[in-house]
Amino acid sequence: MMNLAELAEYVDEAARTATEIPQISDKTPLTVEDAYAVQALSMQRRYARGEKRIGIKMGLTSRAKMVQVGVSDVIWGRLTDAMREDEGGVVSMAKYVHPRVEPEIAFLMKKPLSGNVSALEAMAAVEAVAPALEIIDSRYKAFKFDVGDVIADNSSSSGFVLGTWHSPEIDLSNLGMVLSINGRPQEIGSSAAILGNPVRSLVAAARMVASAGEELKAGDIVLAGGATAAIPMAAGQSVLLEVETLGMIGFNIGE
Ligand code: OOG
Ligand code: MG
Repeated sequence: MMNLAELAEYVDEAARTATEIPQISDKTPLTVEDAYAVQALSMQRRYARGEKRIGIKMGLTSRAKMVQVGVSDVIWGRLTDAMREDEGGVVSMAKYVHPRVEPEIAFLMKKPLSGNVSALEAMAAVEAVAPALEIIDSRYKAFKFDVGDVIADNSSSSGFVLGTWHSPEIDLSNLGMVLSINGRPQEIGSSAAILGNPVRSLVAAARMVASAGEELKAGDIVLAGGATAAIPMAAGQSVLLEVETLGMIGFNIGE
């Protein structure tokens, strides 16, 4: 059996080389605690290669997402500068194993936040909000995993695109979200699908980072979680997300 450091190397190498791997749970399922330890150790390896932590992503904050992957715990992962893709740019499939794209809302922090906070306190720490697309890419075969697998694999974090920042005074509780591929709407939802209001995802983020002895820092980005199921990506597609009030963002997919 691999120890936690070996498991961190296992998932990190899979991510670094965009290679799919058998599930850890095939042999021994990880506890949630050990899975977060593996994630933290795998991130140390990325930071050692020069990647910078720039925020976090929340996952499985909507019913649609929980149902799609068959895991019903809210989870989180770390984002680095290397994961950011250009809005309006070309995203290369070669960097990924079997990527999917999902519609999200992003927060930009202006003050540190951690621990048990109210929605009001959370919003007081926000500088701006933006539409976002997350590219998730589980490194596991067939995009299948249990809760320990996915947490160890940095909650499938892989890429993300951010739109224009807007005032945090905009009411995020029920914004229409339409995700289109090649001009055809594929997923239609609302920001309300994200824990009833994406702000609750930020509240959960503050609590979850604190339990890892970390905090959200000024300048950090927080992705609130997919509002709808994710769509498999393929070369040649153009992806567009329109979020009511927050505007449109997109990218094209290359080989
Ligand atoms: C796990 C990551 C979930 C979200 O927004 O719910 C996630 C996965 O679906 O691979 O990013
Ligand atoms: Mg996501």
